[in-house]
Amino acid sequence: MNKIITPHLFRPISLAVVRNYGKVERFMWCQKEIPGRPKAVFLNGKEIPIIGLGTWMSPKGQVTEAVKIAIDAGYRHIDCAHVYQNEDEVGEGIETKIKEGVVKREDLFITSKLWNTYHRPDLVRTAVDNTLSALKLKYLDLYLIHWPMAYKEGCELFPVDKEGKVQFSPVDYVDTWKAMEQLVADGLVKSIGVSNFNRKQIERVLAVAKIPPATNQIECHPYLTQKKLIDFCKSKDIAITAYSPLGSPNRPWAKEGDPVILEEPKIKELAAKLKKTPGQVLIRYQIQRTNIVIPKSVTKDRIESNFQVFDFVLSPEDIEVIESFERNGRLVPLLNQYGHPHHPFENDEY
Ligand code: NAP
Ligand code: SBI
Repeated sequence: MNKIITPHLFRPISLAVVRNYGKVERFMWCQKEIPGRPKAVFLNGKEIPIIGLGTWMSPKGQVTEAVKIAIDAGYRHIDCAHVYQNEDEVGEGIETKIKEGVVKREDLFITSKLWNTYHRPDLVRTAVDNTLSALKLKYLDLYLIHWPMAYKEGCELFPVDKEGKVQFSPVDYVDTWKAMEQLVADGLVKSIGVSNFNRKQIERVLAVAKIPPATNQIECHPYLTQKKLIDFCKSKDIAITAYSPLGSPNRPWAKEGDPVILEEPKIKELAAKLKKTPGQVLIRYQIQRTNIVIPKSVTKDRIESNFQVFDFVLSPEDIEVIESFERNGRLVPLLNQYGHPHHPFENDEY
């Protein structure tokens, strides 16, 4: 059997073939100047730190401090979005750390996402300008189409009709993609990608793209390992960014009795055996799959410990335990938007 080559053992490489789980992958890892802070490399050559700080539901009053703690702890990648309504406060944290001289702008990797009410091509520039101004930045490292579904344009993030149903817009994400490409040409974003796109939707984008998506940001954790979609994306040199890697225990629609991956006895046992926390095991699992991973926390010790995942290795047997939880268990299904012609999870297997 092929040995797992773990990121912290990789030498700096540019174009390379690496082996992972016994499979040859044309996905590149770099360990650059700082040990324990590896980066992945997109097809366009741009580097992305493989762990980023998630910021969905990070309260305005806590997220500035969370970003500052994260940067002090070694994070260089922050995952943001207009719809999180906290980009101003995230930007304050970034600005402070740059002003303090802890980091330079070019050391950081900042992602944001185009919200569904801005898919119409003529609105894309306004959307990125708003995000850049909130984050107090001149450019983004990565801008994603947040979802393939367009919503009715206007000031409401979730426009609803009298019955409370989300109102859709007919804009096709393929046309949105062309406007995203223009942002690269205009120097406002370094890389572009998609989020929550299924296989067919990616194929439609690739069919028109001058710039292929650098990444597909998708839900991924042991209840939903996404093997087919990940294999497909990687076959097209599209990197995977794993969201909700800890099972999003704080998602607003979580119900009592829902399974909690961080609390699964077998995950806790594995963590105890490895002298790590369940969170570290789940993050490490994504890294060994060569996924980029964006755990969210506003708690100092969790922000710090979630980054301490480069000093241990999960064995094939450990991975087997983790993957025994697969149950097609989607935690972010957007059920209330079924019926949208571009809903990614309604009609296609993956
Ligand atoms: P997650 O990262 O899986 O879980 C975050 C939750 O886990 C928070 O409640 C956090 O609490 C807690 N937590 C963090 N570290 C922990 C640890 N070591 N032990 C125990 N609990 C821990 O969930 P997520 O926020 O859904 O996903 C992460 C990020 O992915 C988001 O923040 C967002 O940036 C992105 N995302 C993107 C999409 C998309 O559509 N593209 C969808 C969902 C998420 P505290 O904060 O209180 O510490
Ligand atoms: C929001 F700001 C509001 C709702 C919501 O539901 C789906 C998941 C999501 C999203 O679209 N991206 C996230 O990070 N969380 C979200 C965000």
